[in-house]
Amino acid sequence: MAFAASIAGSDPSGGAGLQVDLKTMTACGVWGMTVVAALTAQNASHVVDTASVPAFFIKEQIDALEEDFEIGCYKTGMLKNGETVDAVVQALPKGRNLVVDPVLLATKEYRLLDEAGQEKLVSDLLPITTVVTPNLPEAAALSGIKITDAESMEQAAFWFIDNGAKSAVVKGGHAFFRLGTDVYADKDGLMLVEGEVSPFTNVHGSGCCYASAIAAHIALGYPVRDAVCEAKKFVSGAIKYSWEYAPGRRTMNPGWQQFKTYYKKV
Ligand code: PXL
Repeated sequence: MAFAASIAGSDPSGGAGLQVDLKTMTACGVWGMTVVAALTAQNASHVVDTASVPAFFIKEQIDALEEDFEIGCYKTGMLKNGETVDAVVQALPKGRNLVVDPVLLATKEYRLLDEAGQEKLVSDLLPITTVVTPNLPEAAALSGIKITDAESMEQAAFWFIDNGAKSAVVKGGHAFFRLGTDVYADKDGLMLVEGEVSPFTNVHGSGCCYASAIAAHIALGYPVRDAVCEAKKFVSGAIKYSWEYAPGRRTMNPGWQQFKTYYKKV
């Protein structure tokens, strides 16, 4: 059995966060685990509120898992604040594979990581990161690079490597150039990760699903570049078979290989 663990926020609607991470890990064939690092109250249309989990309790959850399981890869998502980032950095044993989805905002409007958390993510989390998976707004906010074309997107990917991450996937889902193509970078150079261009934009939970699928494939023993390519195929399917769970709002279908009934062509 391969094990992957998500350290992230709860989304009661099941569309993003820990819930979609667990569905994704299961669909990718690993035993998924969850460390509850933050809470949200939300439904299919909006985030109502968020709350933090005490730092000591985040550490206790990770320590408990470490006592019993050989975790092939961890993944982080919503971390809410600086104390939470500190707790994760302190609790993770050295040398573990770690996929960091640097979640900053929920669908442009609601902040899911405070300023201190954002700074600590760069200074303390990136140096222990195997793969970081920012979308374009996140890459721009964290690096300070204005991303306007393919070249600045590639520069942003290397900024994450210069700041300690072993590899980076800057996602092209928000791009107005080379739409749908992600830029992967590591010390050996660049790789373009092409996907099907989807008619759907802003599908709730797509970033969580992609990062969890990468973590699952790393836990299964895939080399990182191959894990990213496999995860891209998985997330493209989950977007293609996403479903409209509120008017104008779509969410991921990580069960797309079994359940294709939700597909509604726009
Ligand atoms: O998609 C980013 C995200 C991550 N984690 C949680 C969320 C969201 C977006 O709403 O609610 C818990």
